[in-house]
Amino acid sequence: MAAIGAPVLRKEDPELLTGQARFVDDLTLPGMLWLAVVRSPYAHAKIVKIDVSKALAAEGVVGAFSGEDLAGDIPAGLPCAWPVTEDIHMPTHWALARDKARYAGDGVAVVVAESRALAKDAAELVEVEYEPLPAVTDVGEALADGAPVVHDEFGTNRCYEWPLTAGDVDRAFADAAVTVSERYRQNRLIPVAMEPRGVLVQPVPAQGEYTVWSSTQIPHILRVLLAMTVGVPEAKLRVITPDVGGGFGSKLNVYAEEQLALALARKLGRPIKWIEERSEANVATIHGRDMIQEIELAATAEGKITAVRTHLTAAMGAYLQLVTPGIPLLGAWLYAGCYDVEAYDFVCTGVFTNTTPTDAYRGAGRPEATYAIERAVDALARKVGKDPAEIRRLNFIGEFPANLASGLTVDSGDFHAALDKALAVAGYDNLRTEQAARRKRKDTKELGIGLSAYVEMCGLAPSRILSALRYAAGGWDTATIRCLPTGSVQVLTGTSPHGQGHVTTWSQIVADRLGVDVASVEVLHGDTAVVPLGMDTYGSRSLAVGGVALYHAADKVIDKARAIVAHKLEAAAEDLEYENGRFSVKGSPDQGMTVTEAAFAAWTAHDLPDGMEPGLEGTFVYDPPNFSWPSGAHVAVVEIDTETGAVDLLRYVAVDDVGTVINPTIVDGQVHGGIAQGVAQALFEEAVYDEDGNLLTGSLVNYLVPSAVELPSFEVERTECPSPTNPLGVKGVGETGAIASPAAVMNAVVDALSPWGVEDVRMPATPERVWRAIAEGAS
Ligand code: MCN
Repeated sequence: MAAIGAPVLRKEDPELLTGQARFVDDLTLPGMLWLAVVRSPYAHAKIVKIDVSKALAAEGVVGAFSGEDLAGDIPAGLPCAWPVTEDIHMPTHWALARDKARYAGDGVAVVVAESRALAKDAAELVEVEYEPLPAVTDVGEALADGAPVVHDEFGTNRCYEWPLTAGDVDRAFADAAVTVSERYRQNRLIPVAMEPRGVLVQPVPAQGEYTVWSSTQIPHILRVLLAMTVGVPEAKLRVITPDVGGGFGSKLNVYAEEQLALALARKLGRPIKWIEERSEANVATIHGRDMIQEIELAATAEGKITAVRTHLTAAMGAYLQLVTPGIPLLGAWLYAGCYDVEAYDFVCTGVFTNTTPTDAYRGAGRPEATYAIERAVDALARKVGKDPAEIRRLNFIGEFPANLASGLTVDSGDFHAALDKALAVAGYDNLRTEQAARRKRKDTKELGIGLSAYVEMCGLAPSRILSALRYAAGGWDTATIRCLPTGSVQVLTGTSPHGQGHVTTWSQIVADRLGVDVASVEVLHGDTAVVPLGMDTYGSRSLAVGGVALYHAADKVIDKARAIVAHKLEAAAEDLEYENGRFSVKGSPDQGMTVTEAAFAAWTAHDLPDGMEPGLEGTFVYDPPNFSWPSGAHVAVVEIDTETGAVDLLRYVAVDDVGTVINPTIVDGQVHGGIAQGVAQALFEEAVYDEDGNLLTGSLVNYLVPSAVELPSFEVERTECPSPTNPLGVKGVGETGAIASPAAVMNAVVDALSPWGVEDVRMPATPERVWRAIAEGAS
């Protein structure tokens, strides 16, 4: 049986399930010190004075420092790698705030002590004199006259304005028989990885060398940026990711604590460890979403959309983290969704607020785009009196490759097939019949059916396009395949899995290409001393970039093995056939050799072709020619108790096209996880600040992360249009569920409430919000 496409059980799981995995917090080094960060309780305050003397005098304390104290140790601020426009306002972002604290949780001082408890106790002894200032926390108020300004030097909270226009939008709106104008709010979300962040730095003072263990998604990028900002030569810096318990985008960053731990290990000459607490994570790790979306559609009387106009106001938070400004723009091309439109206008205004910085959170820009267009298409359907499925079919792009009005090219897909399948699996007609029956008998439990069709761009991406978008790094990735003498195969990958199962799927790809067992492939990742170059894991890029690099590296191994076998068999290389890891001479299949046998011959090197290097390995660095374009159609079915406002998600059907599937079990798992997070955005999760800028949802008691109990078992199906862009035919899957589902669920909620004339409920659709919407509709 071919390994690609087989539901191979994850090779990663035995150690995770038996507690043998090793996370940063499992690591202890001799002489290790602990770091604790003193954080501002104010969202906005002038730092008048910081006195660390009491903390320094406390038991077990080795050092206590303010931002000013460390000015010479950390020469540069935290990096932002995505200055999206030439005139963007980029504030300096010191690891510890020096003049002002700009959000509740902003680090202002650190304490280093012999144990975690001693460090925490001493941190409470640091005396910080603040002069509280008025704060702005609401994205909608950031640009209001008189709003407090987060960074005085800019004199405004406007960070940037980024436009994209194609076609004659004004004309399309002037000519439109029907227009729709909607305003939506993307709730602010807190990524809740099971493992909070953590970092441990071991210095070797005699060599000026440092090993950094970090719970990060980006060991390679982190190495480059720590070297640049803390001033350690890259060659003296090794970054290791041990097991990492999830990230969902939040660990795609360079954080203050990483800079601090490295600088303090250098300063104090001892290992330094910092482990984030959950309530600390809620303020000190980036947040996601938080934007206001205004979207308008121009359409014919039948509901054929001619133009889409969008304006976003997107919260950056108090500072720009690694890719903060670019996140809303990852949706910039997608606000016309799966639809064939002539004209397109998009503007995003990024604004500063006195809140935790936002950055990548699963889907990053694309759930927002899908949400806006899919909600607006439902609004259009209501206006022109068409069924939501019918209006989508009327507008779908039908031919591929398809040039989007916004300028990019979708390589493949079949939007009609996905919708048809999703409706068939859901039993759409029966659901509508049941809905009508409940309405007729005035049931207190109304049924709502919501659709969401999406196409997304992931796999980030061709380096040249990233450059055109002013992103500071490339989009390539690396893979090395090394055949060991006894039949095992070692893979070195530049990706950095933290829950996605690359060890398994990379093994499957190699097993198929080289004809070896999945079990005999060893996949090494997440250690810059083992794999020095890579671009890591985010943006559902790993398979479409790193996995394809692996495919090409296998080509190099096969080519060299072919030359060895030809030499051994005294045949011409062109006369060899290759199948399932074995070369045979055309016409005499008994005469042959396997790649494994060639690997042994390459290791002994007793009899290789003249001039050939011993050893059998191949490295490939792959820079993709296009983004990866998954698409699909999802259906959510909700039941709303109209007396309490409670929303119960009864069913969820997902039909996704992720191209060729390497491992259906892993793909299903990715889709399930993504849907759970998207449903959470729609129904449960919201980071809420009070007007002073205190985070009211600072713990998991009041920030409601759903569990399996709140969710049905999702019905996950696929259509499969292999990507013509890469030889594996694969597209990314890591974010699809989170991208499609908020719109599906909210369209279902609004659909259920349509008898009351409700056209919008703000996410998350809590019982209170739903109940109020019904009450207002009824009055
Ligand atoms: N896959 C496959 N066939 C396909 C597509 C993917 O078998 N056609 C497999 C891949 O080989 C890989 C997995 O599915 O094992 C995910 O692949 P891909 O879509 O390339 O995504 P990445 O590996 O780059 O993962 C990043 C993505 C993102 S952006 C977020 S956010 C996210 C996600 O993955 N965070 C996660 N899934 C997560 N899963 C876990 N457990 N934890 C996180 O933090």
